[in-house]
Amino acid sequence: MNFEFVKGVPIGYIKKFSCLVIGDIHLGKELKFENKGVTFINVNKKMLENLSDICSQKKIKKIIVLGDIKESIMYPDKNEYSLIKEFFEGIKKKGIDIFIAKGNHDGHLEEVFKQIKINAVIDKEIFLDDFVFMHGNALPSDEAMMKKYLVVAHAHAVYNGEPIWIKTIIGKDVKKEYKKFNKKEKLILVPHFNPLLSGLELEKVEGFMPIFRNNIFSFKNKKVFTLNGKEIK
Ligand SMILES: [Mn+2]
Repeated sequence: MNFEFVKGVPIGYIKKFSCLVIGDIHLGKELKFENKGVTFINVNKKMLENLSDICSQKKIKKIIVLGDIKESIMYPDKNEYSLIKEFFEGIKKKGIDIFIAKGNHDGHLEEVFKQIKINAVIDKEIFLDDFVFMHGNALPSDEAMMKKYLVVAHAHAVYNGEPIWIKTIIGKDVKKEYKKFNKKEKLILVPHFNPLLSGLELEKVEGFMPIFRNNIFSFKNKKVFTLNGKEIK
């Protein structure tokens, strides 16, 4: 496949586009804990550093974020604004183009990016050659169902508490929803990037994701991998 899992981290890599793919960064999550008296030191900086290191190693030109950029669903507060600014300025500084498929936490995201003066392509679905990227809280568009690969996040899927990748093929009810589709389309579900997020155990992912719930993509035929690339049977 053209989509590789970077070993040990929740980051996807598409060599032919010099591109990294991450999901569910929920910037500002640590602020919620701070309100409860628990402080995490530099979560934001560490996430950025981990990402930056891989960008340098692989000479990355594009980053695609699969939504849930921020923790706030509507407007971020001042502290969250700073975290968003810090994170994306760090990426921009490396000369990397930013593409964002909007998630359910990304209300007013275009305004936020204007405010922090960061250029990014922000859309419901991001199309790149034979790939389409979306958050995964809604069903794909007709156009998205014609591509070779659909890449989503949203689930925060875990197995025994560990973040996981899921790959699968088209499901048997796809015909009920779409007149035309690519019957060879593959789905890739990307794990959450922010380590502070609580996960959703694998058996609950089917009910949570509309593409699985409606059997557009097959949950039954899935393959599941740990961050180290080990397949879970
Ligand atoms: Mn999320």
